[in-house]
Amino acid sequence: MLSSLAQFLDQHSRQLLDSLDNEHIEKQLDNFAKLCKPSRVVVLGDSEKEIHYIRELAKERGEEASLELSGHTIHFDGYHDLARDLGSTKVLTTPVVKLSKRINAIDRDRGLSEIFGLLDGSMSGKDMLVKFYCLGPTNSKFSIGAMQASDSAYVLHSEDLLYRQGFKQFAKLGGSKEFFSFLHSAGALDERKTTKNYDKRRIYVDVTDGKVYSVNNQYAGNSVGLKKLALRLAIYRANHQDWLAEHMLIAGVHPVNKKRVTYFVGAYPSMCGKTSTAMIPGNTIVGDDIAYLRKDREGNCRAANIEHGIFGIIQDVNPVDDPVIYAALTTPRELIFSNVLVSEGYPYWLGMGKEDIPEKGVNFSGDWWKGKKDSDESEIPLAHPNARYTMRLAELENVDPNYDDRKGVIVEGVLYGGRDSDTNVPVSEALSWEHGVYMGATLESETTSAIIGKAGVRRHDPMANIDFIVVPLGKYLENHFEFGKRLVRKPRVFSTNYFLKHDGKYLNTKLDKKVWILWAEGRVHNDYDAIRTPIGFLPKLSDLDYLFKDIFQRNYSKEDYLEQFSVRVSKYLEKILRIEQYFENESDLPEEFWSVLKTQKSELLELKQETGKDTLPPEYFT
Ligand code: SPV
Ligand code: MN
Repeated sequence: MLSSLAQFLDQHSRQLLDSLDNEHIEKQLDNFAKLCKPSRVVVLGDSEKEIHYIRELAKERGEEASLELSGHTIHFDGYHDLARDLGSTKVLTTPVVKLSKRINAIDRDRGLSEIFGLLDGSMSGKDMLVKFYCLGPTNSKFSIGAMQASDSAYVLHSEDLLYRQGFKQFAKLGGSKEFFSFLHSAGALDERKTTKNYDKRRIYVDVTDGKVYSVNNQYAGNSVGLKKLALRLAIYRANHQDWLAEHMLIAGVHPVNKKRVTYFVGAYPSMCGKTSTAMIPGNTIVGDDIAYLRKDREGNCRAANIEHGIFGIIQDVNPVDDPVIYAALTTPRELIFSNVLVSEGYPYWLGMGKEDIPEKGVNFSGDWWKGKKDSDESEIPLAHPNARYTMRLAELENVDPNYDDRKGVIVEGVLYGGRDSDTNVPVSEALSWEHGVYMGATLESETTSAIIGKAGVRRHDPMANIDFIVVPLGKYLENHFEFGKRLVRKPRVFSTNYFLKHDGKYLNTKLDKKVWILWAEGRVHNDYDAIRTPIGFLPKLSDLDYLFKDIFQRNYSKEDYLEQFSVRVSKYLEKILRIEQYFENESDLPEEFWSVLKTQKSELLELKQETGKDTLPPEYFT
């Protein structure tokens, strides 16, 4: 044991580190302690007692407060720290690191010196808490060990809810340095226990060293290392090996009256229906945010949820649209609410479907009353649109029985969906794996409040992963094409769009997605024929009508079908122009990508010339 580290440790911490017998861990912690200068370094194992210690510590320090229902707590992030901060998140580069052009990067030496400056002494008077987790099921091909050091009990409490305990996994490392590590400090706190120096917020990702440093923030997307910070490290690793690290849900889809389950993964930018797709009534959930995908020995695509909890958006969770989550949020269990309104010990949020919401309470802005304005004279809503809940997946009644399977589940379908008001149909199937990768790569979405910045702007978001792709886009897409080529049983790929509008009004209800997903499930098993068009295979009216009747006991009219499923040829051509512009400056895009684009473009142009029409009904293609 390094004597400089030993002086920070109590006997239990020391015993734990001794039992890991890993010089890399000790060296890193020694460096972290020298840098952050905490009073103590408290190392924690996997036991219930240690989990309980963190849970209580978060309350004792005022980072969380108990609510009325047993196990419920409230945590507030700072007023300026309520979403993922891409501007302050940078990848450290050296001449050997090649990145996607759109990734915010900084020279490694410069970045390290800047962030070390900010971390210097950041924990004085506080404890550095250290825990070991496992990304993915333990003892599995998917497992990656992750060490978190933080001065925030909220961060560790969140990780205890969201990730699998990994001390035993680390014990098996046998001294290797094949693990990720995360150092976080919330920095100086104000009287609300929120970060004072949020303007000095930094999140620096050292992809070659498998480490992330994060300082002066608390919002989980910035502070909880195992979430999006680890996703960046995993993407770097996966793209230098032969697997995929994706921003994807995993769900078991159960068709009505049939005894089978078909597993789907799905990529959706934040607030585009991802959790609600994973939570469709009747289906089972394996994961709602991050999946690792690997080929198994038989050539199947396998997916594992690297988390075992949900950090979900609470806005619009109500008994009608999300009955399962709503039930979980309103009954006693271990659960952290963040950035909601609290009044008399109960949480309130936007779109919760309640008539009698209090007109005052405490929210992300401090004391709140109806009509309260911010410094720009805009009214402050009762809860933040990116307010969240954090809980274990196993708490949900619809958790999939295989959610913890070390082999993962066999994936038969892939979904890609954005927020698109005027172009894409509600559901279509890719013409091939290559076309599927193209569908994912050309995902566009109108921005939401999950990211700091303006909402409602159309943004390209390949595989809903653009914020995290820390390799060149060409390499990332190549990895997808190659992954599919190696599979013996390739999943079918689908694109969905829940947000199509006409005259400003949504064309579908939130529940309709169940039909689109069950149609996709049926396609996997060749239950339905489909109509081939340049944009993909479209459903037939008769099959959708059958599904709407079967699921919702209502008809699906021809009028609705034509409005929703006609191919918007001109709009697609506009989209292709945007795609060409977006990708033209990316070097080394795989040939397969351009080949799909060229084929689609020439087919659409031909149709337009032939018919002179902007939009063509599905029947035109039969
Ligand atoms: C998302 O917004 O996609 C999330 C939450 O899953 S965050 O951790 O902020 O990325
Ligand atoms: Mn996410």
